Amino acid sequence: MSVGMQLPDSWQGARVSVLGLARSGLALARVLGERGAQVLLSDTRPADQLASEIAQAQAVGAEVETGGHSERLLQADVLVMSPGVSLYAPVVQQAMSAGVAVAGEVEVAWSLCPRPILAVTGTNGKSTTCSLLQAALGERSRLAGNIGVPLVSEVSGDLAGVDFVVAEISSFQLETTHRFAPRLAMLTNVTPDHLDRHRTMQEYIMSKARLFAYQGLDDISICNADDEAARLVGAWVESGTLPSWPGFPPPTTEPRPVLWYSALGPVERGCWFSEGAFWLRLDEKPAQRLLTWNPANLPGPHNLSNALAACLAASCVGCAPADLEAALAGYGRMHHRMEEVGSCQGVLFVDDSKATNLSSVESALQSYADPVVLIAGGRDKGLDLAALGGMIAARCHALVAIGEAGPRILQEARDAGLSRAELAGDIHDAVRRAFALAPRPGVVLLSPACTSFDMFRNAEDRGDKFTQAARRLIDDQSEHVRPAGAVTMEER
Ligand code: UMA
Ligand code: ADP
Repeated sequence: MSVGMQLPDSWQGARVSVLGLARSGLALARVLGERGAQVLLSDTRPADQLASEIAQAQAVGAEVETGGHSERLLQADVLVMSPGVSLYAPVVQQAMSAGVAVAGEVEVAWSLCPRPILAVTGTNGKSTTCSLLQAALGERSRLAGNIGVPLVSEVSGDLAGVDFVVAEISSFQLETTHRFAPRLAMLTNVTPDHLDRHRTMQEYIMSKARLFAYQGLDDISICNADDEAARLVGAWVESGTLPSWPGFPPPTTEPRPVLWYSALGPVERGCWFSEGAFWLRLDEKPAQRLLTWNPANLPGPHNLSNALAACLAASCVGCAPADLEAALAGYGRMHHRMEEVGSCQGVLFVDDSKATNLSSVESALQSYADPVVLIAGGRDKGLDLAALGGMIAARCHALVAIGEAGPRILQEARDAGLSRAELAGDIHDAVRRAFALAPRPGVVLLSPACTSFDMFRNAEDRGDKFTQAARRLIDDQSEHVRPAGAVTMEER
């Protein structure tokens, strides 16, 4: 069985089935509709949950089916998938068997993109690294992809004055690429995540490796020398032994040079941290001192790594050291990534809702000197909860567990020797319990290691609700200790 390899040269009159009626599906319907395609959008959710999306789809001339994927979808020239749809979905497997060309949103975006793409993948650090890279390149670049804006929207917009498109790319998106060959491809790290979708670590690493699969000899490949899986993928690129993906075109087999970055010391070619500074060597010449590292805006060892990655990528496309320094100095911490919400009686509240795997939780726990009360839990995605329990017991003062996986995480942490561990009913309850358990000074950290979909719309919603609960508690506490006679602004 082999996937149809070729997207149409022209979309005019092409029959296109699109799976998933959310951001990517709607963007595909609009962009391909504008190019003359007849688009049928399909979603497994019922129509009553998709009223706004259906209206938007119809407004761009697409037809819609809801409540499941019918066989009608197979009567198409191309089946295009949103990232949230798995390659193992029955309709996709049927399409592949029937010889219908199957592609993902990123492959379509790539075929339409008139500018070089600078792509970043990895389990953690993608958004931070992409944002830093985009900040360094400034007006000359645009940022899109898994960060929340479908790549296909951005590449089909007005790119006058833009030299590069910075693309955050997920393993889901890489499952369905045929030719996608970014001018620059970078892998930050691969640690266990999304194993409910990718089934094994080997398969997950292979998905990430596909970012490099179709690059040419002149393209740039960058890997993190400090991460075991990224070292493995980099070695595949250097030796021309990237693995094949069943049903997709084989990867290029010419050995290609890889640039590396490391927070631990010098690399032969690439960027590294040493003696408080970033160093760069891209050729035979001696290393150049790029900048002095000031971690004020980017705390924790993981952000040092992200900053090195962004500086190396930006340097490869001609960014000057002064622009790198300005980008790092002006960087505002991203929402829901170790975002400080406020403090009360010496307890700092931190929203790290985007930490949805063990290594991102670990990186947050390494970043605080004061004792941490961790709020963790949500929907499990096949991660090693025993390892999570062990890490919590070793590093946290206390645990407040939430959501579907809460009882198991609580048990694992208790089994690993943590006595201060409680279960909370909702996020307000969790914040109150965590505050009561926190030493002064201390940190209440929401870093859940799970997805949010059991209790919230998404990770952003979870972070927002935590922030509201923390702010309410901070306000209530300051009311509580208000000196007699003092008045609030509202009372004046
Ligand atoms: N659906 C089907 N059939 C299926 C599966 C899903 O019809 O078999 C439907 C769902 O009912 C839903 C729609 O597909 O209506 C959702 O599609 P989607 O999940 O692809 O949603 P989009 O809004 O298009 O968001 C996608 C990315 N989502 C995922 O990868 C799950 C967004 O990444 C991305 O920002 C957006 O495209 C723009 O590129 C989110 C994400 O969670 C943030 N990514 C994962 C992560 O970062 O860990 C990889
Ligand atoms: P991604 O886009 O890959 O999900 P983000 O930059 O949005 O990455 O960060 C998501 C979570 O991972 C946050 O909790 C953040 O603190 C943590 N994180 C960021 N960079 C790294 C890294 N290099 N290693 C481990 N954890 C990281």
